[in-house]
Amino acid sequence: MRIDRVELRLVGMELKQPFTTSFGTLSRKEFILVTVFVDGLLGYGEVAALPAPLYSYETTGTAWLILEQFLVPLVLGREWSHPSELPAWWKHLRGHAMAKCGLEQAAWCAWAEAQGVPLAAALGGTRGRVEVGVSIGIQREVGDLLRAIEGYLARGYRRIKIKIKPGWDVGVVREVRRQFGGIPLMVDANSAYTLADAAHLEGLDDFGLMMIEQPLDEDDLVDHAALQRRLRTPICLDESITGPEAGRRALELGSCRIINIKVGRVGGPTAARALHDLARAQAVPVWCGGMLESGIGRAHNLALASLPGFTLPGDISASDRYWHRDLVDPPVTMASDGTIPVPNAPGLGFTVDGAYLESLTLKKAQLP
Ligand code: OSB
Ligand code: MG
Repeated sequence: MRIDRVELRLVGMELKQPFTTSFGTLSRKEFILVTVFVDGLLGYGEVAALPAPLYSYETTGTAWLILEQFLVPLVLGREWSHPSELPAWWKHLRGHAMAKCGLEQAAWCAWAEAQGVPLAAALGGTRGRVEVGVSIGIQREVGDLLRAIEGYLARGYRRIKIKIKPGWDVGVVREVRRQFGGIPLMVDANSAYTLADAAHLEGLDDFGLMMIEQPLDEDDLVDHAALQRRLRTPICLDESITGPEAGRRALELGSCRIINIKVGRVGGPTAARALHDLARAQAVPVWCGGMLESGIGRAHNLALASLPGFTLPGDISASDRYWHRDLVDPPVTMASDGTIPVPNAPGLGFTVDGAYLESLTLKKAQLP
C-alpha cells in the first residue's frame, strides 16, 4: 500500500457545555483531522492535541507543524503492507505522540477498509460492545455536579468520573456518595497535587473509589509510587504513561494499579495495543481514555476498547454528551445499558458527513 496524498484540516467544534479540569476550561474543541489517500481509498485519523499545552506539551499548532514538516514527508509514496510498520519510520523523531498517532490512525483506517475488515478486528478486538462511562468537569457548585450525575446515571452510563482539584475534592466526593450511594465512581486530578498533599488525599480512601487518576506530575513515577504505598484507592495513571515503556516502568515501580490508555498520548494504535498487551500479561486492568474527540477519534477509541484487556468502562461517551451535531452521521449512540456497539462494517465503521466537515474546517493543507 502507498499513501499518495495527505490532507490536513484544522476543525473547530463547539462543545455543548464548557469542560473544566484542574488545568483549565475548554468550551470549544479545535483539532487536526488527518486524511490519507491510499490506493484509491480514504483513511481518517484525529489528532488529540488541544489548542494550548495544558494537558500535555503538544498543541494543534505543534502537531500541524510536525505533521507537515516531518511526518507526512516520511510517508508519502513509500510502500507498506501493514500500518504497524509506520511507527518505525518516525521512531527517531522525539516526542509528538499525538501528531504521530493522527497519521498512523489514518493508515489503519484505510488498511482496514482495503482488507474489508472493521477497524476493531484489524486491531485484534474481541468485544461486540464496550461499556462506557462519563467524565464530568469541575462545576460552579456541588448542586450542579449532583444534577449532572443524576442525568448521566439516568441515561445509563456505567461509571461516573469527576474532575478534582484542591478545594474541589474530598468534600465533593462525600456529597456525591451521600446522594448516590455506591455508584461506580472515580476521580481525575490531572496532576493538581504534590506528595505534600498525601495526608489530604488519604481522605479519599473512605469513599471506595474505583481509582484516583493522575494525582501528581506527569514526569513523576517515583512520587506516584510513594503515594500508592499510602493509599488503598488504586492510582490510575494517564498523563504519565507516554508509551509502553513508561507503562512497564510504572508497573515495575508500583506507581499505579490501573492504566488509562489514550491512543494519542502513547503515540498511536500500535503502541496502544502493545501497552494493552503488556498490562494484560500482568493482569493490570486498562481502560480507554478520551480527549473530547469527534466521532472520528471516537470510532478509533471504540475499536481500541474492544481489545480483551479493556475491562473497565472507558471515557467514550456518546456523541450527544459533547456535541449538538457530530461529524459522523449517524452519530455514536449509547444503549440504555451503558454500552456502545463496536461497528462491524469495514474500516472506520462510521460515515463522515463531508459537507458538515467542510463547514467546520478552519484551515486545510494538501500534501504534496
Ligand atoms: O484527563 O482524561 C483526561 C479531556 C481532555 C483532556 C484530558 C482528559 C479529558 C477527559 C474527558 O477526562 C474524557 C472524554 O470524555 O473524552
Ligand atoms: Mg485523565
